[in-house]
Amino acid sequence: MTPNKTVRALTLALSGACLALAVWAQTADMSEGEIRKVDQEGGKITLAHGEIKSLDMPPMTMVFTVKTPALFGDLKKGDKVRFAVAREDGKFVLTEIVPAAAR
Ligand SMILES: [Cu+2]
Repeated sequence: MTPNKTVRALTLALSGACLALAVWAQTADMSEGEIRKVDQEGGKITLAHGEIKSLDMPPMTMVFTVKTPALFGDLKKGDKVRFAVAREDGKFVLTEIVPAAAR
């Protein structure tokens, strides 16, 4: 291999690893739940959720504020979802929520 080719191969391998890491990081913090209520006007979704490790929260049903209206998508009551939540100004905010089957 010429030095040039070695550099190219290394760069390719590195960017592949970065991509894999980014995908992993994105899904690692996702929790699972089922939608109990969608309140688009109020910007809220009620979820029966499983354990949320990032918040050290046990399974329960609770209301979440939805970060941006775009997140509502076609979500409806009864949908199984995967979601990410952050604590902002004392509220629990959904920063990501997608159908459970989606990757
Ligand atoms: Cu909860």
